[in-house]
Amino acid sequence: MKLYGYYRSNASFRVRIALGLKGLNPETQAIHLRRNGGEQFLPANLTRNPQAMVPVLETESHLLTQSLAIIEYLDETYPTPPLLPAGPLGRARVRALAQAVACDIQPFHAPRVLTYLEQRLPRSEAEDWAKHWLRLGLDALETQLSQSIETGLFCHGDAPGLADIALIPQVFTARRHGMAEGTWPTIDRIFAACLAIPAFDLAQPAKQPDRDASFTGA
Ligand SMILES: N[C@@H](CCC(=O)N[C@@H](CS)C(=O)NCC(=O)O)C(=O)O
Repeated sequence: MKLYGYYRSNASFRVRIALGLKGLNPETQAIHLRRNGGEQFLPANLTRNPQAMVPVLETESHLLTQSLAIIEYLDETYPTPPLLPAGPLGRARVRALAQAVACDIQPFHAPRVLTYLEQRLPRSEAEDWAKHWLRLGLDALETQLSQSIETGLFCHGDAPGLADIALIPQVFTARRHGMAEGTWPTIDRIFAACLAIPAFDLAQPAKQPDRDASFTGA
């Protein structure tokens, strides 16, 4: 297996966490999204993923795209520890939490979106726009998590799973945008519980070999 990713990519971060939880350590190749006009647009990378995005997981026979699909593939292929609960209602809840991040928050902060905005708006307005959607999304997740008896030490019960894998990289993005700890107490508590697990800690941007030397952020 080989993972094509980028240290600051939220979606790649998700897959790194899942690989770590499964005890897998595949070869990796960095696709630098900001260098050379964006290496995601190089022909070899477009062949792997015509969407011009990371992550891509290369198996012996296939190229897999979309982080949540990749993570569910890993979960089905390497079932221990499970990343989804056993029952259909629990699975629906965890997938809904993960998709709230991956479908309804993270896309607003992708380089392609921010670059488009920054070409049309003053930089500070583009930044405010991105922060607005991040705040709304995390506010809603805080409400969902704090009001459900199914929330435990982690997003669903007392073991980490797909919802935590989606949430934690998004919290890193919020902190990188200067959004303060303490705004979302349940999310902060789950964040601390996750970061105590090596698979989460070692997957973070600052601990990736391809990070920019100048990168000091969360
Ligand atoms: N829904 C996709 C999102 C992938 C995505 O947005 N990847 C970003 C990095 S987190 C990317 O490669 N962006 C390239 C660009 O915006 O030009 C997934 O979950 O894999």
